[in-house]
This record gives sequence, structure tokens and C-alpha cells, in this order.
Amino acid sequence: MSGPISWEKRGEIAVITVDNPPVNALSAGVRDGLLAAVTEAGEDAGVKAMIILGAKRTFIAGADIREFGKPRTGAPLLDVNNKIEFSDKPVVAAIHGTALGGGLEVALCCHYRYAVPSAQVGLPEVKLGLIPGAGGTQRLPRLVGVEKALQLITSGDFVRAGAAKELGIVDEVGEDLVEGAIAYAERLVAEGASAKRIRDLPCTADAAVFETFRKAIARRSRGFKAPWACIDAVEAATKGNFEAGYAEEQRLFKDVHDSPESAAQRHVFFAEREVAKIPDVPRETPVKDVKRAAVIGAGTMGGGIAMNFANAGIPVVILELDQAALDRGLAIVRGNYQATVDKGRLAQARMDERMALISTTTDYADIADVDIVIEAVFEEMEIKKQIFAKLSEVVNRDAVLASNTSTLDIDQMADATDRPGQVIGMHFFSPANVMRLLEVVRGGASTPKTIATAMAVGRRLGKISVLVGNCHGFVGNRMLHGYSRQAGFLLEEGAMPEQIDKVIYDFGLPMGPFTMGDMAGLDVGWRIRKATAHERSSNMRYSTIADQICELGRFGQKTQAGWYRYEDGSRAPVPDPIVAEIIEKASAEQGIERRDVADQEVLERCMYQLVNIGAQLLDEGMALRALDIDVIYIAGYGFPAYRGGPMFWADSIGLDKVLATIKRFHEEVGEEWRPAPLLERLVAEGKSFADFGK
Ligand code: 3H9
Repeated sequence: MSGPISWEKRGEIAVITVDNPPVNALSAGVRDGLLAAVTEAGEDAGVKAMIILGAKRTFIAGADIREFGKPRTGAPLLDVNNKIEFSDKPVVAAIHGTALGGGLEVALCCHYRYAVPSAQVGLPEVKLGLIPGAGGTQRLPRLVGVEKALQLITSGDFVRAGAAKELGIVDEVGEDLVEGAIAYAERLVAEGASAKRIRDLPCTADAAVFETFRKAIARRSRGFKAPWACIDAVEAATKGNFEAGYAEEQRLFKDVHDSPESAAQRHVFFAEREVAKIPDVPRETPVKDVKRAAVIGAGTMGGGIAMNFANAGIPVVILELDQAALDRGLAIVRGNYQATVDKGRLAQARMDERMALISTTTDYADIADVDIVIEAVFEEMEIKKQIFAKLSEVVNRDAVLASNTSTLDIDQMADATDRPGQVIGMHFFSPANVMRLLEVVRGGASTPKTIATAMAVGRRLGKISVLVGNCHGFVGNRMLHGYSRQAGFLLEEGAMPEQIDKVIYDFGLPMGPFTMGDMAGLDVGWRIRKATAHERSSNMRYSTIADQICELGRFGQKTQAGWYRYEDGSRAPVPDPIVAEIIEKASAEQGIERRDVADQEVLERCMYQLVNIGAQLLDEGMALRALDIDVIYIAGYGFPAYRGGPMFWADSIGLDKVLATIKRFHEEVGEEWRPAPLLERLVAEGKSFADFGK
């Protein structure tokens, strides 16, 4: 046979190999080849049993996601699966790497499953806005029970071979993939084992199980379509025979497959991988091996960043000039870990290991031999410059020197050193030990090796690293600034915080700008606004409402009052008449007649700012592609994945429509709505953000 499938006889066992790099996805050629190989081996009188396995790094990792949304070619997966399942000769799936999605569904059509200890199995379709669509929702509950199946299918979690064996997904675990699986198949033949079909097993559950489960996932699945369809499909497995359940699964699969939510989530899947690709920093760029790290500053960010290194098994030393600050910082780190241990999410032994990887010092000499330094002191350029000058004196010559600044100019810090090529921004998001996003900020002199190292360190820390340019606020916060300003103006024009927050929440973000401000604390922004007041141009529109709130000592949740008020011990925002009064007074002072602002306007005024500034950032080269911005907003700002990120969302609305609204705002609202030239160019050329740079 030619193509991605080959098979050979090893004694009486047919070994069928799938070789379709990188992850042996079930592309058309794989499906055709598997169908042919199982047919041939089935007809070969010398074959008593078959094994299906993957070449190179993995078993089959699922359907070929790139084929979705395109005209179908090749044999349907259903035909392949039926051929396997109805074979009279036992078929064994021999699993290494990952058996995921359609890959696990193929394995579930095999009569037995053999796995090496490191193998993992799972049905992660839900993460792509899909449901398992090749019988997974019908076979898995028959094998592991309805409740476990619901948990696995709605979470998309992977299960290791040992646990999979306990659940009954895997029948045998052995060290050697090929020889072990052959020996297992020979044993089955010798024992006269029959072709065991999961479809023949019963599947029952109380209807209440599904209702309980729907309630349990309601919060985390808000706005998503697929998790609910997953539950419906599993429920269908309990309602009739296998064929009826399977038909319902097919109907539900088609429904989610054709949905905008799935298109968006598939975009996010590829975007999260694309961001690692930097045109002028090719994959083979040398990367510094980071064995030891230092963090300057033991504040909330410094401590969180140190936890990231410890979690990744990398020794890290935190430096502060003051021992008391170090002690305080370390106590917070310990408290964070302890809270996770108390919730049962981390073993005490793991916490102890991680704490042991974190050391502290007040002496720069102790960080001389580290491979990377991340400065995380407060946002004061002069202090940062002094630190970078000191680092360039004491730290070994080829270490990467990074700043966690969220706004300041990386080049000024680089200029304070004798090695600007090794200076870069690594902007972690708060809380740094939780948030997945890392903006890697490329300075004017950052070398490819420095960039590649920072990106690789981010990956090791479990982050999604996105490369951005060096401008005020970089990509994420520069866009957020425009969004927050609009929210403030909408207050002056007639809206109240609770209306704006509700619109944004209903759109799918975890919270609106005012709830978020109260949670993060309003005082830091206030201090910055006061310090930079002289830089503000007098003809720039400026809303003073936020400042007035802070002047009353209302800094958010921590003072039980901010944009909202908070009852003792509660984080639930309660609208406050004092705030309404300040807002109404501000409108009057500005000479603005308050009006009913429609929810749609609230949404467009906030979100189209993200889009318009995003377009400016692309034009300026601050973001490489629109998808980089999408990933930043999903991983760092809670933009709903089922909308694909702000730029994908704008594309899905149609850039011509977005531009028309932005132009209207430009006329009605102000200069900050001047359409980004890129947006106008794309519309004139009939293109979308996805076309940018192609
Ligand atoms: C499904 O199966 C539906 C069925 O139920 C029903 C059908 C009827 N297809 O992640 P990596 C690419 S839905 C196409 O960096 P890792 C990926 O884009 C599917 N391409 O590697 C990347 O390309 P590039 C259910 C795929 O080692 C390259 O492979 N399955 C697919 O960190 C390497 O990927 C899933 O959802 C695919 N299925 O992780 C599994 N998968 O180099 C999705 C990967 O050009 N995949 N690529 O950027 C994964 O979770 C991870 O890729 C995996 C490997 C864990 C396998």
C-alpha cells in the first residue's frame, strides 16, 4: 500500500500503521487507507487479529481539523469505524502519544485497547466547539458510565493510560508499543477472544443525572454551544438503541459543526499555535537554556512570576533590597500555594518541592549566574533604568534581561545596559501564576536569540507567548485603554455602570469594565492619571468621573466601595446612588443632556474601539497578525473564545459594517473614532483582518 497507511504481517497478526505527520490526524487519505487495510487484512486467511497503531510520536490525534468547513472527500469515518467494529477478527488499538477525538473514537471501535504507560486518551472536541462525532458520545458512556463520560466529554480532559485502564477505556498497559501489542494480540488469539463491541453494552442513567450536570457546568460553559450538545448527545445514548443514539449524535454534531461558535474556536486553536511563528525568528533560532532564573521585586507580580518558575521546576531567586519586603512576598507565595493545597488541588509534597525551588536574597551578587532575570518592580522608569544598569554590571554576559513592565519603554531600559540586544519585555498578566498570557515585548535591539528564548521560557511556564512591539501599553493594554475611555464617556452620555457591565458580561466577558476596575483596585490608575495629567492635551476629551470616585476614598472592593458598593464579606457589586449622583452631575457640568443609550451602542462603542486600535497596531507592526491580537484578548482579557477574539469577531460581522459604524461614531462622538487607515484599506479592497499580511 502507498500513502499514509501501510500494513504488514507479523506471524498471524496484521500490523496496520498510520503515518500522517505531525499528529496522524484522520485526513481523507488516512480514512481511505485504513478502510482498505482493514478490508485486506480481514480477507487475508493468514491473519487472525489486527493491530492499529500510529507511526512516530503518536496514535491518531483526531479528525483533521483543517478539513472542517471544506467539501468532504475520502471515505466517511463512519465507514472506517464500521469496518473495524464489525470485523470478525479481533482488532487491537495500540496507543502511544495521544488518542484524541476521532482517534479515540477509532480506538473505541477496536475490540481491545492496549497502551504504553505515557499514552493519553481524551475527547477534546468540546474545545473546538464540537462534540465527538464518530460515536464517542455513544460508546464512552457504555464503557465508563454516564457520569464519567459526561465529565470527560464536556471538559475535554485527557486521561493517562493507568487511569484509563482503571476506567475501562484501556484493557492492557505495557511498556513496548509494537512488540507488546503483538504479544497481547497473540494472547487474545490463543485464548479465542471474540471481537468485543462496545455498542452491544447497555447504557442507562437517571434523567436527573443530566439535569444535575447541566447545572454544574452552567457557569463555566456560559455562552458556549458545544458543552450542552455534548450532554444532549450522551443523554440520547440512554434513550434508545445504539443506532438511534448515534443518529442523534450525528444531528447534534452537524449543528455545532456549522455554528459560528465552532468556527471561532477552531480559529483560536490554530491561532494559539500560529503565534509561536515569528517570520524573522525562525524555529531553528538558537535558544538559551534556562536553568536558573531571578525575579527582581517581591510584590504581587514578582511573587506570581517566581511561582511560575517554581511550578515549571526551574530554581528561582527573588531579589529585594529590603528583607522585610522579601519576607512579606514569600509569605504571600506560601499562602497562595497553601490555598491550593487546602482545596485539594495540589499535594503538600508538590508544594514543598516548589517552595524549595524559590530562594531569596538582598544581594545582587547572588543572581550573577542566572540565565534570565525578570524585573517586576513598580512602574517607575528611573528605578527600572537603575536596576537594568546594575544587572548589566553583575549578571553573566549572556543572560536575558527582561522587564515585566505593562506600559514603559523597553528601549530606555535596554539603553541603560551594556547589552541592549539581550533586553526584552515579558509582560505577565495578573495574577501571574494564573493568567495564561505572556506578551513578549520586542525592543528595538532585542536579538532573535533573546526573542526566541523569551518565547520558549513562556512556553515552559505554561503560558501562551505572543510577540508584540514596544509602544505605550503594548497591544493588550493600549486597546483596553480605548475601551475603558468609551465606557467612561458612555456614563457621561446617559448610561450607568451596571448597564455597561451587563452588556459586556452578556457579550461573554467575565465582567464589565467597572466591576473589573473595582476588583483590580482604582487607586493605581488614579495615581498614574494624576502623575501624567500634564501630558494630556487640553482638547482631548477627558471624563473626571473615575477621579471623583477615587477622591472619595472609593478604591473598589478593597474599600467596599468604588463604582459599586459592597456589603460586608461580599463581592457582589451593588449599584450605589452616590455614584449615580456623581455621574449625573458630571454630565450636567459637561453640558451633556443625558439620553437612553441603547445596549447595542454600548457594545459597539466599547468593542469597536478594540477593533479600531487593533487595526492601528497591525498597521504600525506592533502586532504581527490579527490572530495575535485575538489570542491576547482571549488569553489575557477573558474575551469569549466562542467569538474568536476581537479581530475575528469584526471579520465575522463584516469589516464594511464595522467601518460604517466607526465612521458614524467619528462624526458623532469624537476624534478617537478616526477610522484606522488599515481598516479603510481592507474594506476598500474587500478584504478582512484574516487577509492582513498575506
Ligand atoms: C474530531 O476528532 C472530531 C471527531 O469527533 C468527529 C469527526 C467526524 N488536525 O498542538 P501542536 C497540528 S475533532 C489538524 O503544536 P503538541 C497543529 O495545528 C479533533 N492539524 O503539538 C500543529 O500544526 P503546525 C479532536 C492538527 O505536541 C501541529 O499539528 N482532536 C491537529 O503540542 C502540532 O500541534 C483534537 O482536538 C488536528 N487534529 O500537541 C486534538 N492536531 O505545526 C487537537 C494538531 O502547522 N490537537 N494539529 O502549527 C492537540 O490537542 C495537540 O495538537 C496534540 C499535540 C496534543 C495532539
